[in-house]
Amino acid sequence: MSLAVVAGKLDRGQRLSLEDGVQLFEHPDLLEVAALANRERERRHGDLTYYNFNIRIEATNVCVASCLFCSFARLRPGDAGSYTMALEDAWEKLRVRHDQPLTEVHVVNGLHPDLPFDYYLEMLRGFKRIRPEIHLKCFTAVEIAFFADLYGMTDERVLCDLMAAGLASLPGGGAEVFAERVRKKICHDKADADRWLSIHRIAHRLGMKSNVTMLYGHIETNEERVDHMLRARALQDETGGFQAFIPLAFHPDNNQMRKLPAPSGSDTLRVHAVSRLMLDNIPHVKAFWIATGVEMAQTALWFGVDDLDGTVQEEKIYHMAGSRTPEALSTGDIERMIRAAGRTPVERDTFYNVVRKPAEKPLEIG
Ligand code: V47
Repeated sequence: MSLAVVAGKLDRGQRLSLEDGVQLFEHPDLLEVAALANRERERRHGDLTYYNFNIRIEATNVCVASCLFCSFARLRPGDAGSYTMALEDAWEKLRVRHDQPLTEVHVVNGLHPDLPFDYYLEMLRGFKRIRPEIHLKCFTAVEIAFFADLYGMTDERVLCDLMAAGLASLPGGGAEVFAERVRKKICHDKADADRWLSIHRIAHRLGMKSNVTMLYGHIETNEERVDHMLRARALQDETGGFQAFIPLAFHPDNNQMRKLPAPSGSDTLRVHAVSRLMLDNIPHVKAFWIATGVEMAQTALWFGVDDLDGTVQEEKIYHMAGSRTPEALSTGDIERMIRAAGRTPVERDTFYNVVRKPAEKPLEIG
């Protein structure tokens, strides 16, 4: 089985098909796939590797959905291990970092059945009062759908109200695997693929950018992985609103799919590489280092990846599911990790504007 046909298509700037994608997953020589992905990565970004100075806030883990892969959620308020931050506590997370040149707050929550819509609006307004210039990348499309259903609003109204309160972009979570067969088994009671895509379509029309993730390494087939990428590619053809595709490695600890093994390192590298090759219209492929592990993220910079997310600083979803990475990396750590991989680090903002160019100001150690 040769990759000559796929390589020829890439040479001619032709799009890869479902069959091409499956072939890339099944091809025995991972390094041949990597070489193609690396060529596409370098064609777009040279050796630049992006990251940002961000913070993650997970304001509640109370969640009415029952996703089998989730180790973070607790069904009801008051259940053991459940928490919901008072707004003051969420704001304090930002306030205490007043001396950090943060550019982004990324919020992901459980689907809490009892909080009023005002909780989320006020959360955003509070962040903006504390740091008016900060970019708020908050709430997955699954949360937006949940708000619309719970508060009796349209998806568009929810997005518009959140934008008026300070929302600037949507993160890519909740996409999991779009195929109905997989969703029915692992996350049957939350927004389906069409609703997820529709919310991102609306967000893009309203002028927001967003990301798209794919949770891999559980029960999905290679065909379903490629189908997922093709659905993202099709929406991107319509709107151009996706900035990054982010494969997320399944973590099996403390959830209902714990009998499954975690994806292997070579699978992780291949998923990122195939993403780069299939998604000719999405500018960035991100390795979320908390999900891949730091060393694997570093290696992935030669397998199609040009972005590493950011400093993160606090993280529960992956650490409750078995991630053994630190919760935080400093910008110095990230720069060293990128340079050690033979790439050039660039600190970016959420829209990939350059915040700090490589040689402009060397970082202090630490
Ligand atoms: O949608 C939950 C995933 C996602 C597990 O947009 C799990 O920049 C693996 O979407 N094993 C939330 N994955 C995180 C997310 C994200 C991460 C980084 C950057 C961006 C971005 C978005 O976490 C969920 C779900 O797919 N997840 N549990 C688990 N056990």
